[in-house]
Parts: sequence; structure tokens; C-alpha cells
Amino acid sequence: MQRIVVLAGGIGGARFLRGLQQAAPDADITVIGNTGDDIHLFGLKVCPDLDTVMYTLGGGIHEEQGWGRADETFTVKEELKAYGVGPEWFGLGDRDFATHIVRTQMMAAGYPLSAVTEALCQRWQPGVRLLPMTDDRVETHVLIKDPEGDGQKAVHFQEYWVRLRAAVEAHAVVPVGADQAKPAPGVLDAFAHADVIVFPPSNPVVSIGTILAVSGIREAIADAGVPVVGLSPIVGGTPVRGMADKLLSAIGVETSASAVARHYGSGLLDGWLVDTADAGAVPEVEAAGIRCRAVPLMMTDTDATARMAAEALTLAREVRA
Ligand code: FO1
Repeated sequence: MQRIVVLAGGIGGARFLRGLQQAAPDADITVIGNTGDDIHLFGLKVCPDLDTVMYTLGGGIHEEQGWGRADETFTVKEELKAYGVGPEWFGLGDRDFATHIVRTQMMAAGYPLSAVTEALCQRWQPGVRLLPMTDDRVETHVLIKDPEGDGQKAVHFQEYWVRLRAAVEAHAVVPVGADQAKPAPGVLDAFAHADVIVFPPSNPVVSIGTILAVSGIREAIADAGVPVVGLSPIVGGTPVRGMADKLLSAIGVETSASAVARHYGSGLLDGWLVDTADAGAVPEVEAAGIRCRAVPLMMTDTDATARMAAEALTLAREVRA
């Protein structure tokens, strides 16, 4: 059985995984989920990326939105608002609240996040092994221009992304705590026993970049001795979804399919898929020592996504040969 390890952020990673499951129904898939987006709200621990993967693969996601639960209601949020308790800018629905309550309760009882995630997945049966990148606390902060002065100010990633809609200038992205964090149980083992490691078209800075920042993870991938292939989240010079361009600029990387591949580098990546619109970038990526192919990369539906996933697995076989 083919063992595939996938590094995943939220919506992009989750949708890619659904295609991968269709393309490789018999594969043993382990997902290393980003937890740098996690936030504590109303005394609860919220893990947006883990939940997005779990709900998407488990059939509970709000399909159009890409995050949160289907058939959601917001009574608790309205009641909190009536008490003057915010933040109002982060939309937690009633069904979603239950997940955060269970998680927080289990963690207060001493269970690590990895064990809690496994317990939550008992209900959702996502068909993959979902591991948080770490059980330790890591929080992505974005350094922005202080709107109330001339200086700079660090805000939580969710505040930058959701409240400020990435509309303010970002100077740096810091995965606070990542260098001291240890990979969660099972993560290093998954890399060591993988047949292929995949970077889906997730955000290269705050999703994949944060996972790679956890001490030992980048090295474990580079040393795994198996093909590492990625899919570009940038098509025709713009992010397929989200605001990845803002964060790429913050870390000094151009918003192009080729620049993202070179940012990961040939020390990490063996193969890279770009969209057919970026076919011109293939020689540049190959010159950087990364095998590159141009194929359609729009995740318009699960069939199209499955074809992308199949191309990634074919590229992995090619680089192994
Ligand atoms: N994204 C939004 O744009 N607005 C929200 O109010 C919001 C709430 C939210 C609640 C739970 C959850 O799991 C995800 C949520 N997201 C929301 C998505 C999230 O902010 C980001 O898209 C990810 O963290 C980036 O991967």
C-alpha cells in the first residue's frame, strides 16, 4: 500500500485531499495539519485548519464557504454579542462551538492536541490519519504597520486575515514558538515511512511554511529519501484562493509559480506542478534543480482535483526513477 504524507493548511489542503482520496483510494494517507492559525476565543481552543480538513473529508463542511459547518446557526454568537462579549469579527457557529468545547475540555483534562484530534476524528472518519504538526503551542503573528501610529505592531494571524482582510501592509510573518515546538507523536515516523510527501496548493507562508518551521520537520522531509512533490498555489501570478500574495511579499518572495518553487528549493522539493497558464515557468524551475510539469491546477470540482493529485503521484514516480 502506498504511504502518502501530505502537509496541509485549511481550505486548499482539504480540497486537495478530497481529490487525492479519489485518485488513490487504496493509499494510506497521513496529513500533517498546520496549527499556527489556532486561536483561543471565549476560553476555547479553535483549530481552524485541523477542523477544515476534518469537516471537509468527513462530510460536515460548509461547501461554499470552505470552512465551518454546513447548516450552521449563530445563536451562541448572538447571545455573546448581547452580553457585549466579542470578538464579533470571527464567525463561530453553534455546531462548530461543540467541537471547540470538546477539544478544550479534553485538553484541560490533560490530553495532548494529537490525542484530541484523533478522538474528534472518531466521529468524522475522514479516511486519513490527521496529525497536528505539534502538540506545543505555536501561533502565527503578522507584523503590520500600526494603524494608530508610525510604528509596527504584531497581530494574531486570524486578526490580520479575517478582521483586517489582509488589507494592511504586512512586514513579516513570525511562527511564534515554532523553533521550540516538537513535532507531534507520529509526525517524524510518518515522514520516515512515507513513499511520497506532497505539498498541496496550500499557502506557502502561513500553512506549509509554518509546518516547516517546527523544529526538525524540514530536516525530516529533506532526509526522508523519498520524492517530495508540490502543486503551485499561484496561477498566472495570482493566488488561486485567499491572499497568499500579501504574505509572499512580506517574506520577500515574488508571487509566481516559479518563485514559490525556488523558495522551497531543491533541498526540499524534487518535483513541482505549475498550471498550464504558467508553462513558461517550467525551464526556470527545472534550472533550479526541481523537476517541473505544467498541468491544469484549478480545483473546480473533485474530478479535476483528483486529476491534479494523480499528476502529482505520476511526477513522484518520475523523480524516483
Ligand atoms: N474565515 C473568515 O474569513 N471569517 C471567519 O469569521 C472565519 C471563522 C472561522 C471559524 C472557524 C474556522 O475553523 C475557520 C474560520 N475561518 C474564518 C477560516 C480561517 O480564518 C482561515 O481561512 C484559515 O485559518 C486559513 O487557513
